[in-house]
Amino acid sequence: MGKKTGRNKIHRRIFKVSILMAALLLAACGKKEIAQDEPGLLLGFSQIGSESAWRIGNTTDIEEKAAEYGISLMFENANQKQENQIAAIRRFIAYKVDVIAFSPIVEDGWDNVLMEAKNAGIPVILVDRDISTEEEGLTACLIGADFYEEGKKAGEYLIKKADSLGLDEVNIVEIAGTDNSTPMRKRQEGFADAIAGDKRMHVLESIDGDFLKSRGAECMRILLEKYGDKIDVVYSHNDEMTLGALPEIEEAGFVPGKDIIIISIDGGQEAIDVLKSGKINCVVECTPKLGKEVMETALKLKNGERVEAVIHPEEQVFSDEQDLSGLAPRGY
Ligand code: GZL
Repeated sequence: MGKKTGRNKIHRRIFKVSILMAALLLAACGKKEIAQDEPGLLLGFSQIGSESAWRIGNTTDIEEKAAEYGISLMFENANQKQENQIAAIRRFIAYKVDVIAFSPIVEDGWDNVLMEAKNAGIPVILVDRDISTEEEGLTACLIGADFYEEGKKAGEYLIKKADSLGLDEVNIVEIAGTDNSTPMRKRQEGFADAIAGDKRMHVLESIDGDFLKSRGAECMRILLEKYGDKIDVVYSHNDEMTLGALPEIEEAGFVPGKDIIIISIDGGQEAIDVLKSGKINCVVECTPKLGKEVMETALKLKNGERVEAVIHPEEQVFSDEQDLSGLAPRGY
């Protein structure tokens, strides 16, 4: 890392106090001891916003794991604006953090600011979502879900469901996530590839719901006005949009989960409860709990150790084919 400035003397004193408190806390609950002489790590984290239960769960996990690992966190919420993320990353560079981590709201437009981080000798971890760039070496690691697999699992569930219902034609509408975001692109691609060989499957239309509950409701209203009872399936890229869509389906006189098959992604508690009630048929898990891997990777980068280029968490599928009565609380 570059030569530390005077700012760090104050930072280190604060850091030592927080380390001592964290060590006492961890010692009390028998968790990993933190070596008190271990030089502190200052992590700058730029979060997209608070658009969904998933995002809020991700933030909570990042904050909890930073405390657990004794890492000082400079956390900035971009409120869904890329320009706020870019400004935050510039502040982290000016502050000479040891490592930068961020969840890019969209894939394009990061080259300049990440080149500034690279020139400042600050490694960058991508969390949750990816970037699109021609440049080499702008980031050290991507920690996040395999969104293509999530989409594929959604498509595979639908094929099995269509078989069990004896459907010979399946008309699908898609409520997609934020345009040009990794989860939106890959969930769409994985789903399309999974159903491509099945002649019964027809995607009538895909509308951008921006991962927002309010937009999910708007999209559903538009799709119901346009296609009405032609709709057999709603494939929604996240629970927020699904939860926004359900009242619109009921308002239009249809029973979600029965008249229209509902497939969602994230797996937050609210959506799982609705799945258990029968109004959603399938929820593909997308875990927001990435904090442990982020902190361990940040520590490795600070110590000059090699890190994996991509770390995907394990994820499962919850559906109306399973007994979910014993499912543990989701925590987001
Ligand atoms: C997925 C994450 C998505 C969630 C949405 O990892 O990027 O963003 O699926 C969230 O709920 O808004």
